[in-house]
Amino acid sequence: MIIKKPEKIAPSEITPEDVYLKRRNFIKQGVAMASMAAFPMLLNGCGESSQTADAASQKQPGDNLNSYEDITSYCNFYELGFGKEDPKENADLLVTKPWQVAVEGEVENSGIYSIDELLKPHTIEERIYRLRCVEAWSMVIPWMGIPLAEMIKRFKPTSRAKFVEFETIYDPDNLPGQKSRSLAWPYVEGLRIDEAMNPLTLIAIGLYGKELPNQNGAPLRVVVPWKYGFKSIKSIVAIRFVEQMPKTTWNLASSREYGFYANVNPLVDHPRWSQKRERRIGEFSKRPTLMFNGYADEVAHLYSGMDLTRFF
Ligand SMILES: Nc1nc2c(c(=O)[nH]1)N[C@H]1C(S)=C(S)[C@@H](COP(=O)(O)O)O[C@H]1N2
Ligand SMILES: [Mo]
Repeated sequence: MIIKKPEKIAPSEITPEDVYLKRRNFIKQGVAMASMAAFPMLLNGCGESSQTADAASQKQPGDNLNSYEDITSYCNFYELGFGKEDPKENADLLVTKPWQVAVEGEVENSGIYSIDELLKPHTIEERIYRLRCVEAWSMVIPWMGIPLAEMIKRFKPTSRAKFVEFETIYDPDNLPGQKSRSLAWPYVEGLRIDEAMNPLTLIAIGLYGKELPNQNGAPLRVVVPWKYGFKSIKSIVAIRFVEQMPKTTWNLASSREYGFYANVNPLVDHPRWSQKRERRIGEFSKRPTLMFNGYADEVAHLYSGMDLTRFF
């Protein structure tokens, strides 16, 4: 696990893909990059100067970023179709403007928020995280976003807020997957409040310095890097603070296969396949899967004393 102090990046520096590719020498040395100069302008149309990110990007030695093309072409977003390439093909069917997020439940500042209201007071950070899928493939993605904890603090959860539930847009007229009953729509996910507050957990609004493509969950999605991909819910319209453990889409679909926690764990196999190894998209041979997807130092304490074969 390499965690280094983020480097300050000059405001003049832009971050489209070619710049990232040039910066990859830094990444290879494990030097974390931070801050995104161009992106805030995209969001609010004003040229704010550079910011310093407070969270380090995290990479394993030998981790290379997946290409923008791979990340945006090979997707899981069942609302936009069940094949890996359907979400890109159907991306235009997701209508993201206007967009509002309902904040409900055990919070002082509940209400309906615009994207601007949710993001504007916060510094946009860059985080490089591995996304590991339950079907034994993975990618390394440079996300742009804000720590979920920052957003949650502003909502002021009450002491009864033990869990956070997230809900994806429900729009069966436009979203082809929602015409099928194969999953219980809308897609819902949940985290324990301490998982949601962990500094690794991100609300992503972009990748590779660009606005989040629809197929990757525009305009905002969760990224939980130590959990299997399905916990990273896309295109969120509701964030609900609750006392009881919320239902989650994949647990509803098959509770034997998908638990609430869904922590990446090479020691606990999925009933139908091993979770010991994974194929990095773009690589030929498989690599061993790391405990908590490589983030054990940061998150193992959240589960101390828990039997992870039971709470999978
Ligand atoms: N609303 C919604 N969120 C979702 C999904 C989905 O089908 N619908 N798929 C999940 C799964 S299984 C994975 S692996 C990741 C994939 O994210 P990516 O397409 O940006 O790589 O999104 C997760 N979030
Ligand atoms: Mo997944």
